[in-house]
Amino acid sequence: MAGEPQSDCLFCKIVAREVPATIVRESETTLAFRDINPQAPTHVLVIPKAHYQDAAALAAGAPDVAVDVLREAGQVAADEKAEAGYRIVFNTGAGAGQTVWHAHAHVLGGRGLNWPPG
Ligand code: DGP
Repeated sequence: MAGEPQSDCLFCKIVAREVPATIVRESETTLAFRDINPQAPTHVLVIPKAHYQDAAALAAGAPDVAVDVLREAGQVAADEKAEAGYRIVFNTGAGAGQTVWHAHAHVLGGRGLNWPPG
């Protein structure tokens, strides 16, 4: 069921502390931790604690939590002093590079970011 923890989901396991991660922020509804394969000096993933497969499903099923994810992403950027500019990315679907099917915002910063992205 949407929002319920999934036993085969890596990010649900990080929420449950069954898989370790470098956690940088936590709220009642969200968790933020460093990406295991950073693509920039700041590369943090902000996830809803509840399981939704992607950002659109999250927005449809729990819009308040989608806002929480965005607010926390901004706080991560502030904490990391990424004032020069940062990017919030939701890869959605295999064709866009989504590999973990639990909604997550990538917060990227600390270097110049080109546009358009690859
Ligand atoms: P995406 O490709 O948009 O689905 O992003 C998934 C990200 O998750 C990818 O950048 C790598 C990261 N990742 C995968 N496995 C782990 C893990 O075990 N720990 C952490 N911290 N990040 C992970």
